[in-house]
Amino acid sequence: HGLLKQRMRDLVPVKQALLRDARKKYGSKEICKVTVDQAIGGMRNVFAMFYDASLLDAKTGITMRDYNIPELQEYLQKAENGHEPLPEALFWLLCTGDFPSEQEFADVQQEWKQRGQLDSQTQQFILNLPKQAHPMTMLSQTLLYLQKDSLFQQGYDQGKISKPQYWEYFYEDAMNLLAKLPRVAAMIYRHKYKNGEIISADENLDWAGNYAHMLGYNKFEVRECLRGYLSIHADHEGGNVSAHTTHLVGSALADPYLSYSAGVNGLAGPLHGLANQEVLKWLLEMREELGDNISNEKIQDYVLTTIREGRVIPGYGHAVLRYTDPRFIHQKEFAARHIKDDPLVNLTAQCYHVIPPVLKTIGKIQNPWPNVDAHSGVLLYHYGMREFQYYTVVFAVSRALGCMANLIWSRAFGLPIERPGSITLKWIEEKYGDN
Ligand code: CMX
Repeated sequence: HGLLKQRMRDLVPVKQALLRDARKKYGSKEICKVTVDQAIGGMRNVFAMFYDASLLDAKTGITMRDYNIPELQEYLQKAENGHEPLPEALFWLLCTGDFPSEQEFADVQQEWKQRGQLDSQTQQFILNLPKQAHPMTMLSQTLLYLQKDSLFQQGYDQGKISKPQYWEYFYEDAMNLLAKLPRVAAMIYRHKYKNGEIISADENLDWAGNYAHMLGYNKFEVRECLRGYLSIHADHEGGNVSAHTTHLVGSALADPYLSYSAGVNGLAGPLHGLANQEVLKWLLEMREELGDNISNEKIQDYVLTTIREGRVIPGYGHAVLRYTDPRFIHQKEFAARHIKDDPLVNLTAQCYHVIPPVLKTIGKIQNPWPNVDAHSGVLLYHYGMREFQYYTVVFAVSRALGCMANLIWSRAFGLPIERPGSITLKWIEEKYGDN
């Protein structure tokens, strides 16, 4: 067994006891009230999920195991001469709450290398997927294909595993899924966009660096870009569509492949992860219509026209955040360090100044500030990845880290099947009609 599993074995009973204790002491405390408005309005500010690895603050943004994005960047392991955090280290942190030692970090890296091979049937499956399918659909389909390898599902089917062992089987599946994911995702890219010319893994590279390599982007800067990208998108507490879906489906004891395939389907929605693809489309359309060197006034008009047409400004707004997303800032700073005078990067910076004041004039928009998707695609575009339909797949490779860490803990905590109540219009009228 790897060091991470050993550490989890030590931690699981300790944290189980802490949760039992918290439940005994605080189980009857009220977290919040739920209004009819909230039930109809997408459950905003209804705190009804237990999701331990990360927490989102409306003002200051995400913390993963209590560390914000700049702290993660500072404390997590980096590549040689690199500045960006490495996802292997982040996964250790998400699972254990501690920063890994060099040895622990190297052990996760090694395990993912060992578990990451794709057999020839899997490769063939990907190369046979219809090219006109969206790459997110291809990713979800490949996860479902791999589901036959689920050790949890096999063990459960044979009646071999009891409840206290669930998490260990989820752990094995999660580690295999994460190890394979960059290879699957890169192969989808090469199949759809590069005539199926597959690039083999470079075993000397880290998880994210290798992903860049297999995609066909070999500059150190691109590897750095992906290291940061895959770290900052990993977790965004439990209520967002991809994390919540994975958690919900997993609560029915659907194995990690089934659960994450479902999460990926949610991430593929334009109001969620697909927004990074939409941002690029929107920026390019604006440049096509208005040319280079667009004035602030022209951008303002373009924003208002987009909204008048009943469309949203992709990359702006958020269901929880009320200020600029720190992940956006992280990417903006990355661009400032590495990229000089790229027209789209400059346009993104200009939009950051121009768009929020315009959105503020539209009363109903709760958050006029940019989210992570306003910047991420622009970086990939700069480095030559022009196929913006693919961008959400990169997001999905990252989000798997958070979803898998939480899924393992959900089983370790023995959380039950999720089953909130729902109400009907008649129910509302009957209950409150006379008041
Ligand atoms: N452009 C135009 N209108 C917007 C808007 C935007 N960027 N953000 C919010 N609004 C509108 C909403 O569509 C809603 O309009 P209606 O009442 O007519 O339906 C109104 O303002 C109120 O919405 P809200 O309470 O501010 O925001 P929600 O919590 O309902 O939605 C989000 C949040 C992210 C879906 C929304 O801001 C949006 O559509 N943004 C653009 C898409 C995007 O960037 N998504 C990525 C989010 C991050 C991620 O998950 O990856």
